[in-house]
Amino acid sequence: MKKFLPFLISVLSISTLIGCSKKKEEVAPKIEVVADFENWAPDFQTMKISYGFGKVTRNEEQKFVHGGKYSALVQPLGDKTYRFKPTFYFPLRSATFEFNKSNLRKYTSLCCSVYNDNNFEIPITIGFLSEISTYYNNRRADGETFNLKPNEWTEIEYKIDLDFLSMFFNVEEAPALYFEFEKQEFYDVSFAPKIYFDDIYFVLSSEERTFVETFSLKENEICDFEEDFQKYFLSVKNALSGHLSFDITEKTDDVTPTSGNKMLHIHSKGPNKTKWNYWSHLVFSQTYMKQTDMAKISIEELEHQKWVFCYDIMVKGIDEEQIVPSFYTKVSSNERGIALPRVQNGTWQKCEIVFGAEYPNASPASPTVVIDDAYILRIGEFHFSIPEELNEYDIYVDNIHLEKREGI
Ligand SMILES: [Ca+2]
Repeated sequence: MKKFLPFLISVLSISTLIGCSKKKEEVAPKIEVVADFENWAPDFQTMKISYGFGKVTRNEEQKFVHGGKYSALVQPLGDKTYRFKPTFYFPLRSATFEFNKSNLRKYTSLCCSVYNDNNFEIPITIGFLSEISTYYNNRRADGETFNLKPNEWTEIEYKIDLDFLSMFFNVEEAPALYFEFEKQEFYDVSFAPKIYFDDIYFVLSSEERTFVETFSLKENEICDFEEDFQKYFLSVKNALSGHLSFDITEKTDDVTPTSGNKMLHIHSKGPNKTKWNYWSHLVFSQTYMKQTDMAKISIEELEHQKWVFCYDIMVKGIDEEQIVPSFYTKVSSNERGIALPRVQNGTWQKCEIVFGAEYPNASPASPTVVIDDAYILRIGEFHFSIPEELNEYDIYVDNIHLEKREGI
């Protein structure tokens, strides 16, 4: 029996809705519908797709409808020219449609029914955006991946882990729910896989849930790479040729961390076939940087204390390399990169950046650069900017921290 979920009544209790509740006879959980696709607005109208996504249409073929009369037919493509995977999302708050589903403490899980009308498995990742910045460049917390089996319905239950999600955004104000596909091997919608979505809803908790803040750093630590959660805030922003990858590693045969047991390892795969001067970036997210002690430095302290940003770095497999520490403000295009001495092969080098002091500028815009209060009080991302080379080589980083010294 199929049930129609009227979108105007967002909180329902439906005994026949199969999804998170395994047995029909049990008391059904209370739910809050995100989208059931019965109406154009708000379901299809608020659904946003990434650039080069493919196509979304309303389906009325009953075989592919889970509840009511309609579902959403989603056809992701593989856009070669764009680095993001095909993604769609639903904002969890809308003034126009007067809904607010952004307090995740009210929910235990997110459920949906998905039909994979193809002869192959399709993985899909579900999670939350930590920020809706632009249409294309969304920031996200790592989601959970589900495999959609061929030619059948998959009932998905994504459990909402508040401890984890609270590291990325305020869980009482989650901006949006996303669904992400891998890039498909199809570049024309007429060949794209067909996947049907229906009955996307939150399961309500009987009371607002509590959570534990798991994000904690040592005093003056920027990143020592010892804590598991730190990897979630690192990413690579590759130039078009995509030469960088990273992991957090324990000591290797010939490299030992300078602090604790773990360090950052960046691999530059080379060779550069393009012969263009490409720079890629290892990025520490703004969300992360705002939770370090760097974000707690006040103007008074900057005037009376010498604050130093320190880290240890090594390259292996290349004679020397220019690796540029770059500070950003909240406006991510606003960057200051410092041309520190080149990093030499095979030995740890301690790098120091004194806030407020002049350094050679890595960009030709002006000869010198200063990391001043504008960059400390309006803290944004921190990057290691790394040029693409003909060689394959490795970079190791450890013990990024602040030191407070007497005198200016
Ligand atoms: Ca370490």
